[in-house]
Amino acid sequence: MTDLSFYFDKITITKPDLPELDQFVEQLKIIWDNKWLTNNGPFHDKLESALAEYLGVPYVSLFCNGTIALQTALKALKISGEVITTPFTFPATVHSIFWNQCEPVFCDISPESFSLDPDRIEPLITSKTTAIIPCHVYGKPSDTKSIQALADKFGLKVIYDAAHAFGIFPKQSGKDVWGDISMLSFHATKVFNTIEGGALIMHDKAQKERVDYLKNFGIAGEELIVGEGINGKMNEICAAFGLLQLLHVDEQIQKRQLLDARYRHNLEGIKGIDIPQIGNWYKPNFSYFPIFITDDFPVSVEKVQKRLAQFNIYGRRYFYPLVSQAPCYRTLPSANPALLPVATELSSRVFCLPLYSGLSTTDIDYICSIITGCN
Ligand code: T4K
Repeated sequence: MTDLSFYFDKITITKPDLPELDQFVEQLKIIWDNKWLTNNGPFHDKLESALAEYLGVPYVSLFCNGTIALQTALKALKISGEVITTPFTFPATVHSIFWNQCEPVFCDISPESFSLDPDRIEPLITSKTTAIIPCHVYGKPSDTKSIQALADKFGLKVIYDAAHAFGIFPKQSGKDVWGDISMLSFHATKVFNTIEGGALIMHDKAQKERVDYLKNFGIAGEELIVGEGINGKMNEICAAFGLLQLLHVDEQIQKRQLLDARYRHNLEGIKGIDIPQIGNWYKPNFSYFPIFITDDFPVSVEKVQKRLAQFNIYGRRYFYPLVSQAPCYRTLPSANPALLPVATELSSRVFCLPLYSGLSTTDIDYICSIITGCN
């Protein structure tokens, strides 16, 4: 067998939670017996309902991944022209805008939310602007109320990249929290994963129907095509996996909470290490543990990363460099770093430490001792 020790001997930024193998095999047997593998099968439909219930939202549409889901959201809302978005995100957010033939317009972020700074959005709105796409980075919510107020004032759509934000919002929240549509990612690296997967959250039945057609090639019947759709469907194996994950997700989040608290206990008060505070209007999901290394710390973020790697510990600089600095976007006028001072500064200092339910508090103590030993 291939030697996979390279992957397993390391503490990485994350490791996926998995369902019980026996239970998954039972689900697989059902799939084998039914021979129904994809295209809105029973596990798919059951997971859609179970997630709508768990999240307390009216409509969920499952996808093969979060990126295709986001692209479909833009299509469903007929977004065109310019879209105001964040540079402090995973490339998928901005690529989705670009793949819908729209122009991303980068807006600076707030040092509190790490998402779009509402005060900086308005000056960027032009006659071509049709939408705002913020991102709830690390599961910390954007200032959704202010963003919605701006969108209402200027007649814009809001689509949230909520890839990191599984389960953070109170049940029965409305548009002022979810925007017109929100996208969740269920990638293996996320708090709730279906191996690959994602979903859109919507408020009305007509929107859900439109999204469901679009993710199935725009097909509304054997001889009826209602739109220029794509193949964004989640298959039955991922859906069955997701249903089992849902049974344990609260427990996994609780384990992460303990580890988060241990990091805070060990690192809070250390000069040169800034730790974002947790707000009180949302339910944190402890998806990431970002720290910001300032000039008061004896060494740079690069050195902290290298030092940990010497001990086989691999954090990640999510999100450095800014996506606005990618060659495909950096010539856009809004990508000028001078116009994005907060994002540029935070991106140069951020370092996400390993956080997943399989870690122990002893692991966290070990990681922290290496960091505090840097000089
Ligand atoms: N918007 C935002 C804000 C996002 O963060 C993402 C995805 C998206 C949109 C798009 O959603 P999806 O289309 O992916 O559903 C990873 C993920 O691939 C990506 O999904 C995620 N964001 C991003 C933040 O992280 P990489 O390039 O850092 O992945 P990778 O392969 O380096 O994995 C990170 C670590 O995770 C590895 O060092 C080890 C561990 N790992 C990974 C996988 C895949 C495992 O232990 N097992 C695994 O199966 O992007």
